[in-house]
Amino acid sequence: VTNESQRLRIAIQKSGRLSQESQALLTSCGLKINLREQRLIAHVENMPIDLLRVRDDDIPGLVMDGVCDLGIIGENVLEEMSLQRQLDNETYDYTVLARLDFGGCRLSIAVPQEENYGGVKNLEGKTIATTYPRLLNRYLKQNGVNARIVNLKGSVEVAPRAGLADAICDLVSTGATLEANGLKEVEVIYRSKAVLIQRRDLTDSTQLKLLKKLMPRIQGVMQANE
Ligand code: PRT
Ligand code: ZN
Repeated sequence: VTNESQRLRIAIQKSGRLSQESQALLTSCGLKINLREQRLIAHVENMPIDLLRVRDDDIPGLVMDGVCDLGIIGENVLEEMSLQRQLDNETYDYTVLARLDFGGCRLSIAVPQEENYGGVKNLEGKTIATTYPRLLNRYLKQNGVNARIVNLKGSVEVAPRAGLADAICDLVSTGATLEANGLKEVEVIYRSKAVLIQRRDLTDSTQLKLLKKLMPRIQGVMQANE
Protein backbone atom coordinates (compact mmCIF):
# COMPACT_ATOMS: atom_id res chain seq x y z
CA VAL A 1 0.00 0.00 0.00
CA THR A 2 1.31 3.42 -0.92
CA ASN A 3 0.13 6.41 1.01
CA GLU A 4 -0.39 9.80 -0.59
CA SER A 5 2.98 11.25 0.47
CA GLN A 6 4.85 8.32 -1.04
CA ARG A 7 3.56 9.04 -4.52
CA LEU A 8 6.39 10.19 -6.74
CA ARG A 9 5.84 13.76 -7.90
CA ILE A 10 7.10 14.68 -11.33
CA ALA A 11 6.97 18.31 -12.50
CA ILE A 12 6.57 18.87 -16.23
CA GLN A 13 5.80 21.92 -18.36
CA LYS A 14 2.08 22.39 -18.74
CA SER A 15 2.07 23.90 -22.21
CA GLY A 16 4.99 24.89 -24.33
CA ARG A 17 7.90 23.50 -26.25
CA LEU A 18 8.73 20.75 -23.76
CA SER A 19 5.24 19.52 -22.80
CA GLN A 20 4.44 17.15 -25.67
CA GLU A 21 7.76 15.37 -25.54
CA SER A 22 7.85 15.24 -21.75
CA GLN A 23 4.44 13.54 -21.73
CA ALA A 24 5.41 11.26 -24.60
CA LEU A 25 8.55 10.14 -22.76
CA LEU A 26 6.59 9.26 -19.62
CA THR A 27 3.87 7.52 -21.65
CA SER A 28 6.53 5.46 -23.44
CA CYS A 29 7.80 4.40 -20.01
CA GLY A 30 4.41 2.86 -19.31
CA LEU A 31 2.75 5.61 -17.30
CA LYS A 32 -0.98 5.79 -17.98
CA ILE A 33 -1.65 9.50 -17.92
CA ASN A 34 -5.14 10.93 -17.88
CA LEU A 35 -4.61 14.57 -18.75
CA ARG A 36 -7.77 16.52 -18.33
CA GLU A 37 -7.01 20.01 -19.56
CA GLN A 38 -6.45 22.77 -17.01
CA ARG A 39 -5.63 20.33 -14.22
CA LEU A 40 -2.54 21.15 -12.18
CA ILE A 41 -2.19 17.59 -10.92
CA ALA A 42 -2.64 14.48 -13.04
CA HIS A 43 -2.69 11.15 -11.22
CA VAL A 44 -0.98 8.32 -13.04
CA GLU A 45 -3.49 5.49 -13.08
CA ASN A 46 -1.22 2.47 -12.99
CA MET A 47 1.67 3.67 -10.76
CA PRO A 48 2.00 5.73 -7.56
CA ILE A 49 3.02 8.84 -9.50
CA ASP A 50 1.52 12.32 -9.78
CA LEU A 51 2.36 14.75 -12.55
CA LEU A 52 2.47 18.44 -11.70
CA ARG A 53 1.88 20.57 -14.77
CA VAL A 54 3.40 24.00 -14.28
CA ARG A 55 5.26 26.88 -15.99
CA ASP A 56 8.72 25.67 -16.93
CA ASP A 57 10.31 28.45 -14.85
CA ASP A 58 8.79 26.94 -11.68
CA ILE A 59 10.24 23.46 -12.22
CA PRO A 60 13.84 23.97 -10.96
CA GLY A 61 12.63 25.59 -7.73
CA LEU A 62 10.04 22.89 -7.08
CA VAL A 63 12.77 20.23 -7.30
CA MET A 64 15.46 22.23 -5.45
CA ASP A 65 13.01 22.91 -2.60
CA GLY A 66 12.06 19.22 -2.51
CA VAL A 67 8.41 19.94 -3.28
CA CYS A 68 8.63 17.71 -6.35
CA ASP A 69 10.81 14.60 -6.61
CA LEU A 70 11.58 14.75 -10.32
CA GLY A 71 11.31 17.35 -13.06
CA ILE A 72 11.84 17.69 -16.79
CA ILE A 73 13.35 21.05 -17.69
CA GLY A 74 15.58 22.82 -20.21
CA GLU A 75 19.16 23.16 -19.00
CA ASN A 76 19.05 26.86 -19.88
CA VAL A 77 16.30 27.53 -17.33
CA LEU A 78 17.82 25.12 -14.80
CA GLU A 79 21.27 26.71 -14.95
CA GLU A 80 19.89 30.26 -14.84
CA MET A 81 17.78 29.44 -11.75
CA SER A 82 20.68 27.64 -10.14
CA LEU A 83 22.96 30.68 -10.59
CA GLN A 84 20.24 32.96 -9.25
CA ARG A 85 19.71 30.81 -6.17
CA GLN A 86 23.44 30.67 -5.47
CA LEU A 87 23.59 34.45 -5.56
CA ASP A 88 20.52 34.70 -3.32
CA ASN A 89 21.93 32.16 -0.84
CA GLU A 90 19.07 29.75 -1.43
CA THR A 91 19.29 25.97 -1.88
CA TYR A 92 20.18 24.98 -5.43
CA ASP A 93 20.84 21.24 -5.12
CA TYR A 94 19.64 18.71 -7.67
CA THR A 95 20.88 15.63 -9.52
CA VAL A 96 20.68 15.18 -13.28
CA LEU A 97 19.37 11.66 -13.98
CA ALA A 98 19.35 11.88 -17.76
CA ARG A 99 20.07 14.29 -20.58
CA LEU A 100 17.08 13.90 -22.90
CA ASP A 101 16.85 13.93 -26.68
CA PHE A 102 14.57 16.92 -27.10
CA GLY A 103 14.37 20.64 -26.35
CA GLY A 104 17.71 21.30 -28.00
CA CYS A 105 18.65 24.94 -28.49
CA ARG A 106 21.49 27.37 -27.90
CA LEU A 107 21.69 30.61 -25.97
CA SER A 108 23.41 33.07 -28.26
CA ILE A 109 24.40 36.69 -28.54
CA ALA A 110 23.12 38.39 -31.69
CA VAL A 111 23.78 41.83 -33.12
CA PRO A 112 22.24 43.83 -36.02
CA GLN A 113 23.13 42.22 -39.37
CA GLU A 114 24.79 45.35 -40.73
CA GLU A 115 27.18 45.58 -37.78
CA ASN A 116 30.87 44.80 -38.26
CA TYR A 117 31.43 42.27 -35.52
CA GLY A 118 35.02 41.36 -34.81
CA GLY A 119 34.75 39.37 -31.59
CA VAL A 120 33.50 39.45 -28.03
CA LYS A 121 35.51 42.59 -27.16
CA ASN A 122 33.17 44.51 -29.48
CA LEU A 123 30.51 44.11 -26.79
CA GLU A 124 32.46 46.31 -24.35
CA GLY A 125 30.25 49.17 -23.13
CA LYS A 126 27.24 47.87 -25.05
CA THR A 127 23.73 47.18 -23.77
CA ILE A 128 22.48 43.60 -24.17
CA ALA A 129 18.84 42.54 -23.67
CA THR A 130 18.13 39.04 -22.34
CA THR A 131 15.87 36.78 -20.30
CA TYR A 132 18.98 35.00 -18.99
CA PRO A 133 20.92 37.70 -17.08
CA ARG A 134 22.97 35.32 -14.88
CA LEU A 135 24.14 33.11 -17.72
CA LEU A 136 25.00 36.19 -19.77
CA ASN A 137 26.77 37.85 -16.85
CA ARG A 138 28.86 34.72 -16.27
CA TYR A 139 29.87 34.64 -19.93
CA LEU A 140 30.78 38.34 -20.02
CA LYS A 141 32.84 38.00 -16.83
CA GLN A 142 34.70 34.97 -18.19
CA ASN A 143 35.56 37.02 -21.27
CA GLY A 144 36.50 40.17 -19.39
CA VAL A 145 33.80 42.24 -21.04
CA ASN A 146 31.89 45.04 -19.31
CA ALA A 147 28.43 45.42 -20.77
CA ARG A 148 25.08 46.52 -19.43
CA ILE A 149 22.42 43.82 -19.16
CA VAL A 150 18.77 44.72 -19.69
CA ASN A 151 16.28 42.19 -18.36
CA LEU A 152 13.36 41.38 -20.64
CA LYS A 153 10.90 38.53 -20.11
CA GLY A 154 9.67 38.59 -23.70
CA SER A 155 10.11 40.20 -27.12
CA VAL A 156 13.87 40.20 -26.64
CA GLU A 157 14.44 39.99 -30.39
CA VAL A 158 12.84 43.39 -31.02
CA ALA A 159 14.94 45.22 -28.40
CA PRO A 160 17.66 46.48 -30.81
CA ARG A 161 15.12 47.80 -33.31
CA ALA A 162 13.16 49.42 -30.48
CA GLY A 163 16.29 51.18 -29.35
CA LEU A 164 16.35 49.36 -26.01
CA ALA A 165 19.63 47.53 -26.58
CA ASP A 166 22.62 47.19 -28.92
CA ALA A 167 22.55 43.41 -28.88
CA ILE A 168 20.50 40.52 -27.52
CA CYS A 169 21.20 37.20 -25.84
CA ASP A 170 18.39 34.77 -26.59
CA LEU A 171 17.54 31.16 -27.38
CA VAL A 172 18.02 30.08 -30.97
CA SER A 173 17.09 26.88 -32.75
CA THR A 174 16.68 27.42 -36.50
CA GLY A 175 17.82 31.05 -36.53
CA ALA A 176 14.66 32.17 -38.36
CA THR A 177 13.60 34.55 -35.58
CA LEU A 178 16.96 36.33 -35.59
CA GLU A 179 16.88 36.59 -39.37
CA ALA A 180 13.33 37.96 -39.37
CA ASN A 181 14.44 40.66 -36.95
CA GLY A 182 17.54 41.72 -38.87
CA LEU A 183 19.94 40.14 -36.40
CA LYS A 184 22.89 37.76 -36.77
CA GLU A 185 24.19 35.20 -34.29
CA VAL A 186 27.74 36.04 -33.21
CA GLU A 187 28.47 34.07 -30.03
CA VAL A 188 27.00 30.82 -28.67
CA ILE A 189 27.24 31.09 -24.90
CA TYR A 190 25.36 27.96 -23.79
CA ARG A 191 24.08 24.77 -25.45
CA SER A 192 20.94 23.31 -23.93
CA LYS A 193 18.75 20.22 -23.97
CA ALA A 194 15.93 19.02 -21.77
CA VAL A 195 17.06 17.05 -18.72
CA LEU A 196 15.41 14.84 -16.14
CA ILE A 197 16.37 16.03 -12.66
CA GLN A 198 15.85 14.60 -9.19
CA ARG A 199 15.83 16.32 -5.84
CA ARG A 200 18.98 15.64 -3.84
CA ASP A 201 17.41 14.21 -0.69
CA LEU A 202 15.16 11.52 -2.14
CA THR A 203 15.39 8.80 0.52
CA ASP A 204 11.97 7.12 0.70
CA SER A 205 12.57 3.47 -0.18
CA THR A 206 9.26 3.04 -2.01
CA GLN A 207 10.01 6.04 -4.20
CA LEU A 208 13.59 4.92 -4.81
CA LYS A 209 12.36 1.48 -5.83
CA LEU A 210 9.94 3.00 -8.33
CA LEU A 211 12.66 5.26 -9.70
CA LYS A 212 14.96 2.26 -10.12
CA LYS A 213 12.23 0.63 -12.20
CA LEU A 214 11.67 3.74 -14.33
CA MET A 215 15.25 4.67 -15.17
CA PRO A 216 16.06 1.70 -17.45
CA ARG A 217 12.81 2.38 -19.31
CA ILE A 218 13.81 6.00 -19.88
CA GLN A 219 17.23 4.90 -21.13
CA GLY A 220 15.49 2.34 -23.35
CA VAL A 221 13.15 4.91 -24.90
CA MET A 222 16.10 7.20 -25.63
CA GLN A 223 18.12 4.40 -27.23
CA ALA A 224 15.14 3.47 -29.39
CA ASN A 225 14.98 7.08 -30.60
CA GLU A 226 18.63 7.20 -31.60
O1 PRT B 1 4.77 29.10 -20.34
P1 PRT B 1 6.11 28.61 -19.91
O2 PRT B 1 6.86 29.56 -19.01
O3 PRT B 1 6.05 27.22 -19.36
O4 PRT B 1 6.95 28.46 -21.29
P2 PRT B 1 8.01 29.44 -21.96
O5 PRT B 1 7.27 30.27 -22.95
O6 PRT B 1 8.87 30.10 -20.95
O7 PRT B 1 8.98 28.40 -22.68
P3 PRT B 1 8.86 27.67 -24.11
O8 PRT B 1 7.77 26.67 -24.09
O9 PRT B 1 8.90 28.64 -25.22
O10 PRT B 1 10.29 26.94 -24.11
C1 PRT B 1 10.59 25.98 -23.18
C2 PRT B 1 12.01 25.50 -23.41
O11 PRT B 1 12.15 24.96 -24.72
C3 PRT B 1 13.10 26.55 -23.37
O12 PRT B 1 13.46 26.94 -22.05
C4 PRT B 1 14.24 25.82 -24.07
O13 PRT B 1 14.90 24.95 -23.17
C5 PRT B 1 13.52 24.99 -25.12
N1 PRT B 1 13.62 25.55 -26.48
C6 PRT B 1 14.11 24.87 -27.56
C7 PRT B 1 13.28 26.77 -26.92
C8 PRT B 1 13.58 26.84 -28.28
N2 PRT B 1 14.09 25.65 -28.65
C9 PRT B 1 13.30 28.06 -29.01
N3 PRT B 1 13.57 28.12 -30.21
N4 PRT B 1 12.73 27.83 -26.28
C10 PRT B 1 12.45 28.95 -26.98
N5 PRT B 1 12.71 29.12 -28.30
C11 PRT B 1 12.31 30.43 -28.90
C12 PRT B 1 13.36 31.53 -28.73
O14 PRT B 1 13.20 32.18 -27.49
C13 PRT B 1 13.06 32.45 -29.91
O15 PRT B 1 11.98 33.30 -29.62
O16 PRT B 1 12.11 30.32 -30.28
C14 PRT B 1 12.62 31.46 -30.96
C15 PRT B 1 13.82 31.09 -31.77
O17 PRT B 1 13.55 29.99 -32.58
P4 PRT B 1 14.16 29.92 -34.07
O18 PRT B 1 13.83 28.55 -34.54
O19 PRT B 1 13.49 30.99 -34.86
O20 PRT B 1 15.66 30.12 -33.96
ZN1 ZN C 1 8.87 29.96 -19.02
